Amino acid sequence: APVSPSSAAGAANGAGTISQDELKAQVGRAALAYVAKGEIVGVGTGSTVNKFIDALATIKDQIKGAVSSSVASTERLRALGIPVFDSNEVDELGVYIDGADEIDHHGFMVKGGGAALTREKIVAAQSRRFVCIADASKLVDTLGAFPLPVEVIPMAARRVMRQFEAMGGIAQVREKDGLPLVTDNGQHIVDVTGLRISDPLAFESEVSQWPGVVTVGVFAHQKADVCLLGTPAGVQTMH
Ligand code: ABF
Repeated sequence: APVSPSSAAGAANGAGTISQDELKAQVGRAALAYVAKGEIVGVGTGSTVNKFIDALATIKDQIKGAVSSSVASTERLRALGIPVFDSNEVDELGVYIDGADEIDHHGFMVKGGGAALTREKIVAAQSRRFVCIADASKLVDTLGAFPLPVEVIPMAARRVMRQFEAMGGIAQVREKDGLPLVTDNGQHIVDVTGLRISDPLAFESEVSQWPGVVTVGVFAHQKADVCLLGTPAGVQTMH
């Protein structure tokens, strides 16, 4: 039988289409091109980043190690023999590789579906270049269809939720096993639907200074410089 393009990519799932998992693996591997030899790499969080971590392990003898954005990524890195440094041990990183829940054509993102948005924004801020890796389903024209994650100090949650409701949003505290999810930083997360974020820079600046907000999951001031998008036709690079 003729080899179809997707099976040539080794990803055929019988229907001749490429799986989302394989799209993530493709961009995870493609991100290796942005890792310079001997450096400490900034590493994000999520299932796409997990594919990058697995690919990074294949060249671990060529890098010094990683700065991680979550306990989950730290555990995966260490399990694969990649040294993990504290962010305070490193002045500046050459590159930060991370996923996104949404990304627009400017490289502005909604992140935090993996509850790691605070440390992700910290490591992104200490990196010279942010390379986003995502399957093409994450590319949107306008941010806001994905429930916007906002990390909050628990005592401020209700007031922050009322402020989002005043702008037309619908806010709820993210739960895990029937209780509020507690982040790596010991805080809670509010997810907000019904927003249309037409000016991500202004929105991020405004919400970030609300009392009790730790991090808003809009990454506009820390936008992606490069985005590797996994598509059935291969990896597309968006600058
Ligand atoms: C993390 O990865 C989060 O900021 C973002 O929400 C998530 C995307 O996860 P996945 O790659 O699993 O879709 O960086």
